[in-house]
Amino acid sequence: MIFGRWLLRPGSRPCELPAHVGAPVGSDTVQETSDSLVAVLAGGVGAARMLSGIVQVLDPSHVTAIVNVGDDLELHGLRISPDLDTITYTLAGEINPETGWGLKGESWQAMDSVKRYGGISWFGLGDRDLGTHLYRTQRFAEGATLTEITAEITDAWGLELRLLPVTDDRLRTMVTLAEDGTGSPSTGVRNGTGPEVGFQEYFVQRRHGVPVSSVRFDGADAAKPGPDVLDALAGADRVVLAPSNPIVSIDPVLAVPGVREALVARRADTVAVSPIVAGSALKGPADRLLVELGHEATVVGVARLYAPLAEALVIDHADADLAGAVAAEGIRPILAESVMRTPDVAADLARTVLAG
Ligand code: FO1
Repeated sequence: MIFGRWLLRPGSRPCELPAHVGAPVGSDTVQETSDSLVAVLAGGVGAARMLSGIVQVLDPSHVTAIVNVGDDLELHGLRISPDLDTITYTLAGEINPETGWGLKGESWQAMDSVKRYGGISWFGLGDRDLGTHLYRTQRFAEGATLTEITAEITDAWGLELRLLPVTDDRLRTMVTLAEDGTGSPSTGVRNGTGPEVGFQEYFVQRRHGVPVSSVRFDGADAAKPGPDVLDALAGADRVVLAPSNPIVSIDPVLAVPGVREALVARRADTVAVSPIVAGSALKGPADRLLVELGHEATVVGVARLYAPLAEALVIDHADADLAGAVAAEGIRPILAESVMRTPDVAADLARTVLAG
């Protein structure tokens, strides 16, 4: 429906940008002149890079990211929203380039004090980053919603795109381990497997190094889509599934009642980007999780998951030999360079995704 409507100017090169992965918002490198709207289902690092490419080639005010909150946690009495913050910091050009999360130029004095007292220190909160969690927690205490707080935080960082938490209700990704990871008999055993832990206890505390037997999204059944989430999906000219982990980043977004249905209704205008390249995840445990939960850790496995939701799947040139098998799953393969090593590559990938 939209293909002729994007007015991307391929001549203007994003290499004018600074070396961080995000484009400076309001930069004169914005190249899109149509009124087309895009909605992006987003997790953390891969989505942040995809969005940094999109805002190089489209007016950021035309971009809405619908963001996973299943990774959120409460620690030290603070409300922490890692995926929202990773996207915010990336697009502000302030992300820590070594980790892909947190702020650059961090110091760790608060965590050093926590360690001194024997407090919880497995989840690293830098001194600069802590300010975000202090602010969010205070605003929650005042009765603000996550959607409202997120808008305040993104405004303060000068972002022009819209970040929408998929829900303002409590939704937590819970991971049942296949074993307890200590080598000793597991405690809190569920269904003959290991304990169920919160997502960050799996991802950070256990360094996603233990096998998983199942994943569920606590609170999803009762959660309502955040204000504007369904409207953003219905009103977008292009819907994008970012190259995020299908199991623990995209699935929690889809688990909010109404979101999957809204996406299915937009299938003809939806393009997904595979987070799996040549059988491996670019970052994190997506490849292992797919296998552990009975899927194939290839672009074909991703195609099988996304065929009901997206008309096309961007796969890397490294997977060109699997394009036929992807098509056989009922989703059109688009070959592109999909590993966003530089802002140029992210912008090129964005053009591919928007052109469809
Ligand atoms: N990831 C880690 O591997 N170790 C950490 O200590 C850590 C702290 C952290 C603090 C704030 C934040 O926004 C993200 C943080 N992350 C950390 C990343 C985060 O756990 C994951 O990248 C996402 O939840 C997965 O998308």
